[in-house]
Amino acid sequence: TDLFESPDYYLLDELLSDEHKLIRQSVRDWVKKELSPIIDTHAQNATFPKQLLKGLAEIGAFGPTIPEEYGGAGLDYTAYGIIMQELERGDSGIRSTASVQGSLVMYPIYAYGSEEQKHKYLPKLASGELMGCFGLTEPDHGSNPGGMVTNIKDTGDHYLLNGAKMWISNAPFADIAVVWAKDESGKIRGLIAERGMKGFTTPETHNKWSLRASATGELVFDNVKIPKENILPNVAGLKGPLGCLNQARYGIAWGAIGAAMDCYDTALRYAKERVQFGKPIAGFQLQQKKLAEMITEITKAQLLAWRLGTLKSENRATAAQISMSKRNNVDMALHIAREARQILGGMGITGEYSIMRHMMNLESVITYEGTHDIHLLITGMDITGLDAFK
Ligand code: TGC
Ligand code: FAD
Repeated sequence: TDLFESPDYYLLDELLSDEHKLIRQSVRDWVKKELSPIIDTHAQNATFPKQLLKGLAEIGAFGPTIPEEYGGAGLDYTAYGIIMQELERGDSGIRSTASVQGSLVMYPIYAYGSEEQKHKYLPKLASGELMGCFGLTEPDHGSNPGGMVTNIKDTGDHYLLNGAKMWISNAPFADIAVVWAKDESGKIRGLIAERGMKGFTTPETHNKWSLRASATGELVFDNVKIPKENILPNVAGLKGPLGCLNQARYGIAWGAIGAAMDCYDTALRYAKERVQFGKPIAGFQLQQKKLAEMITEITKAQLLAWRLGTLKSENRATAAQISMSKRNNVDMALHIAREARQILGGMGITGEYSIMRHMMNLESVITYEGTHDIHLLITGMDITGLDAFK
């Protein structure tokens, strides 16, 4: 059997264009050839596979929806989602690298940057010549980013940046960081910090049991001089970073399906081959319940993601709709990973199979980009009109 057979129980392929299917095939082929053979070793050793960056750029994983004049591919959001799904079928950490680069670094420069900033950074970010990271979370401000204390002070010819960001994907190797900081009036502004600026360091975060093949770090700013032309001119307030999160959360809603599909495929294949008590374990009702529920949940998640993609491409997807899909689909994937792990028995805990790695990765995915709880409260606020955060 093809290890990358994609479940399509409701014939959803009929809702995709030929271009979507072509993109999916090319990313799937790349994942199978370049990522899958090496990912377990990198996860076991907690090393980031830097050698994949060039290939990720070549398959168009960095900023696929950014217009061609800035080095992107000008694709629709369904195509973007499909790319994230196929990458996360391989590993959530590699999908993270692409999410951050495209949705959290290229998108803010594209949406809030000056023409000069767009021309200076976007083509190089699309080609992977420059890698970026996104600094919003702080040690004392995770779910509540509006409380951030990182700040900039206007000194006349530049800004002085002070503060620290924590849990930043790609930080240890990023060339640039899109950073959110408060100005003297308390307004949140976005800026571009560059590696090499005096006072800017990126210590790596070690000992993670999750996203082990993704590099995570801090961003520490000690009186860093930020030239005025590095401020993103066209946004102020929390809606700046939250607007970027809409992009990344959307991609994660698709990405999680990829991880779930890989767990389901693996468990189904294993259950059909593994014989206990004289018959394949797939023949026992308890295992069929698990597998049947998995494909049901994957199919529901696919429908959510597909419809959300269509709305997003039409610029009609609301932030609350994106929260619902991110929350549902990541939770779905984590449940499937846990069930699939059990179907494999003892083998499920080894690196021979991808399931345990997906399961551990998804513990980060259900926490970052807004926790499971936060997304529920966003839905709660949307349907009741009452804000549980205040
Ligand atoms: P609140 O008062 O509700 O809103 C402040 C302003 O922001 C606007 N807004 C949004 N704008 C765009 N998109 C959204 N999704 C928005 N949500 C709110 C809002 O309209 C308002 O605008 P204005 O003009 O009136 O000022 O804000 P709040 O302080 O009550 O917080 C709301 C809350 C809790 C929902 C929000 O802060 C939140 O989403 N918290 C979760 C934080 C989070 O998701 N952090 C993610 C960090 S990045 C990351 O994890 C990357 S992992 C990447 C990887 O490796 O893949
Ligand atoms: P807290 O906000 O302290 O939450 C702790 C618990 O309290 C959670 O269960 C939460 O749901 C709950 N809680 C909080 N507020 C409420 C409430 N109002 N009501 C009910 N329950 C509540 N951030 C970036 O900026 N850039 C990145 O690239 C990035 N990458 C990451 C990579 C990894 C591997 C991880 C783990 C995190 C990353 N993050 C990044 C940070 C991530 O976004 C935060 O971890 C997340 O937003 C949660 O913040 P916190 O960890 O401070 O948890």
